[in-house]
Amino acid sequence: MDRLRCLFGDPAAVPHPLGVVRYGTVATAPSVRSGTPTVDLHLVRDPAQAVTEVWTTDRPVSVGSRDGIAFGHDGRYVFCAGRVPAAARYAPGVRQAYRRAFGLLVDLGYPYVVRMWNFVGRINEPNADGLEIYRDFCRGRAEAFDSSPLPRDTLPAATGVGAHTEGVTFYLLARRAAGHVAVENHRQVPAYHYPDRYGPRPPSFARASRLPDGELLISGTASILGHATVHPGDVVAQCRTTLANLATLAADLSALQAVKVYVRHTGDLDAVRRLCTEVFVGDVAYLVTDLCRTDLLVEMEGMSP
Ligand code: 3HB
Repeated sequence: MDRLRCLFGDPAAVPHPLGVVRYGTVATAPSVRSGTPTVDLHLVRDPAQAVTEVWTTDRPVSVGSRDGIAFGHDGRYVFCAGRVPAAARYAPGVRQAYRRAFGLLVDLGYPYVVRMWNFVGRINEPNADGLEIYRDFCRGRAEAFDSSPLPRDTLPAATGVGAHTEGVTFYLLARRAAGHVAVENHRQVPAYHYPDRYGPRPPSFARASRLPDGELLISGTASILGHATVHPGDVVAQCRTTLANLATLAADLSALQAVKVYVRHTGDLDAVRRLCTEVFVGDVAYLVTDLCRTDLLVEMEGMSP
């Protein structure tokens, strides 16, 4: 089967995993392990909450690593993962690591990036110059896109959230062939047009990517209307707005797969879970972590098959 799929579970149960992401209690540099590109993200404090995400198309996969970036590719898709070590300022390291990743994609022949995930330690804290680390990260990423060898016409869908270990870890999915479409949400200003009150460079991502076979990869989505956070301090109202934002992108939220819900405060988990259980039917991973704006309490993503 050629369609891109994501499942939560045992990678050994998947004949040809493209890439494995373990959301657990440690962070490790991405590497090829047991024949599969693997990255450990520190997003979980209680080991019982750990989740393993597996990407596959069921086609045989070739793997490797270069410049600290681990990759797996199957002729249609590539998965790759990299890491930027802890730093006083992130823009230079992020720019360099993302340029290396983009150069690798071009050399492997998969230049169409459809989805990226970015996990930023101390995301809401200041860097050595007093700039919030998320904004510092956005600057480095935007500079990497400015000078990238990739086709220029679309930005990938993305997630940008906190992690419990310093540094930035990222992974991405890219295609060999053109044909995906970047999707925006009419309820929200495109993130790449956010005004500069949110930072020196706006976040480089689209709200979703529609793949040629029909899959919809939905970015991390939060309680933002226009460019403003709505319902600060009210996690229930933020959940409802987030679900409404998702519903403008995906016709049927109950069909979403590989849903991840990022929650800022452990104490909000029960309320968030209650609301999400009314809507989502498949597996949902709940991860407690900081988010890209201090007033956001919840963020959700998923994939429509
Ligand atoms: C991002 O900066 O890539 C990003 C941040 C979010 C949600 C989606 C993408 O909070």
